[in-house]
Amino acid sequence: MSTDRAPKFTIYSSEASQWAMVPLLGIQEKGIQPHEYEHREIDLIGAGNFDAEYLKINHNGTLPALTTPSLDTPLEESADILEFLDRLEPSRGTSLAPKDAATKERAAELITLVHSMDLNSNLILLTARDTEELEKVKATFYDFITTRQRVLEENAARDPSHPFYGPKAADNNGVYKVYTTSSTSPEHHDFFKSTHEGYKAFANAFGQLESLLALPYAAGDHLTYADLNIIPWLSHVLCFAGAKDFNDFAALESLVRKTVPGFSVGPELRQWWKTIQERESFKKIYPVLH
Ligand SMILES: N[C@@H](CCC(=O)N[C@@H](CS)C(=O)NCC(=O)O)C(=O)O
Repeated sequence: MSTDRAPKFTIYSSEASQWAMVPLLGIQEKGIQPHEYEHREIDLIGAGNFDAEYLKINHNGTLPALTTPSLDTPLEESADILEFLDRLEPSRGTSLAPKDAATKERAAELITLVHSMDLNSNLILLTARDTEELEKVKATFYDFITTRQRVLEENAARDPSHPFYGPKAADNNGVYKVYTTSSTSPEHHDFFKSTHEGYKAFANAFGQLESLLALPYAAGDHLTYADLNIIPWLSHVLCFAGAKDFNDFAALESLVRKTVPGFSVGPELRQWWKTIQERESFKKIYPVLH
């Protein structure tokens, strides 16, 4: 194979990963073709992201990651991978870099906000405020949480000095215990209480997002990195809140209103989301919400 036919980079992703969709949207916007890169699917649901080999690529054990001969170390953050793809092919497809200082500043703020703990979609996927909600999230994620714990503990036992496994097993153990023990324990009480606090912070950050959005695109008049970071987050949140179609915000609103009665999804976000649904990249990566 001649050098110009060699794959330009390898992207590690998972169908189940929200953040892996950031670079996958970027690949579509840039018009990068499948033969130009290698795509490796990691089994996030089966804890494949905790394989020792994958941890050598992404030390956080998260998806996505990108490797390429031109970089000494892999890229471990979705936002960095997206910028790398844009710089790799600056004049091809959509130019995603903000074109002026104000757009750049707004894009950076939006990206920080949507990646913040306050908007972490795991609040909706994995946590609960009462036993009824706990049964609901367990119905979908029990296997995910218990498989992670088993794999982390097995790996920690096999390799006790590994810097990742012990702390990660301890970290996952909190939610693991709540999923696997009777729901009358003090741990459950604390979990339900902190989930309530999480929803308050989520509603507040959602309001910040609404006021930061510029239209028609997130940071201004053209598509930027910001849009492609917000899309996967919103899709994941809507999907796991139980939305019946792309523009169904009612399920999310009713979930958040249980803690914050006045919560509603504002007009800016709704309008932005409509604009985004017209893009070919979106249609390709999101035939359905996920
Ligand atoms: N800040 C990271 C977050 C990546 C992340 O948390 N990815 C999730 C999937 S969407 C993951 O791999 N989680 C596995 C874990 O935390 O064990 C990024 O934007 O790339």
